[in-house]
Amino acid sequence: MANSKYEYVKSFEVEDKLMPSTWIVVRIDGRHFHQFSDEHEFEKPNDKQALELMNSCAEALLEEFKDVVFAYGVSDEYSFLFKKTSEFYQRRASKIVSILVSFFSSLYVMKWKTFFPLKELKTIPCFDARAICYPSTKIVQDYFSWRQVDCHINNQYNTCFWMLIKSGKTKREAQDILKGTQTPEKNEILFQLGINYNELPAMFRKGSCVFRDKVEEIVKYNQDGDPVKRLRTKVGTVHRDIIGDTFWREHPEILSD
Ligand code: DGT
Ligand code: MG
Ligand code: MG
Ligand code: MG
Ligand code: MG
Repeated sequence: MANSKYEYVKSFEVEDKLMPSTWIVVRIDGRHFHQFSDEHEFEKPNDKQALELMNSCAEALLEEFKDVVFAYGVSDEYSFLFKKTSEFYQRRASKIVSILVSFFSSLYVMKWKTFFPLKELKTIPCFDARAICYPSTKIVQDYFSWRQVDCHINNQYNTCFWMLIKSGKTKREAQDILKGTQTPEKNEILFQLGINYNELPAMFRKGSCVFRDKVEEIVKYNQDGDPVKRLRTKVGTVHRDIIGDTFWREHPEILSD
């Protein structure tokens, strides 16, 4: 393109490259989802369909962007991990953040009907996003532990809260009962209300992990009718503990350089 006298405006653009050789996490979070979940009558405290819609969007995102090696989601948020060596958009923060969040938002709208065939999408789902660089795998693991601990604390509180409401307490009474309680007391409250916390769906208690894994797939059947299997890499979702080392040791490819 020919230079014009207006070219100089380009010099106002600031460089926003993320630090090289660091893990990049992009966390997106639903804007005003307190309101959004009320407007769409999400089940409280956890709406299975709403969470599965988020997971499906995250899976599609990993299918599209090969540099994203892992994702963790809970409530209205998802964190996406880029490998250390990624040169995605030359590591330009604004490009990476805006592409991921707009891709995710569009998916959320496109997939809505699949997960809520009987519910109209009434308002515009919108997500904020940020990128953070982490210099070591230890800190990356701590980052995901932080999100999963948050998931646990919020879910335990919210489950107690909504069970107390369902048992006839007012919001105020439920808040007062839960004030200052620790995990054992909350478990006791749930037990009194007939709920074993550990038997709640793992997706609610642990959140969702999305990553590529080797799975055996039947590709065809031979003449004798026996299945012919092959190992394929597929994006999938599991609900596992990621605070301990076990998960990461079982999937060393995620945090390898
Ligand atoms: P923000 O992020 O500052 O724009 O504000 P919010 O309202 O999105 O707040 P945030 O992100 O701290 O909390 C997530 C909200 O979304 C929280 O009020 C509960 C709601 N939410 C998320 N997942 C579910 C669900 O499965 N069921 C229901 N009923 N609500 C949910
Ligand atoms: Mg927020
Ligand atoms: Mg939010
Ligand atoms: Mg949130
Ligand atoms: Mg363009």
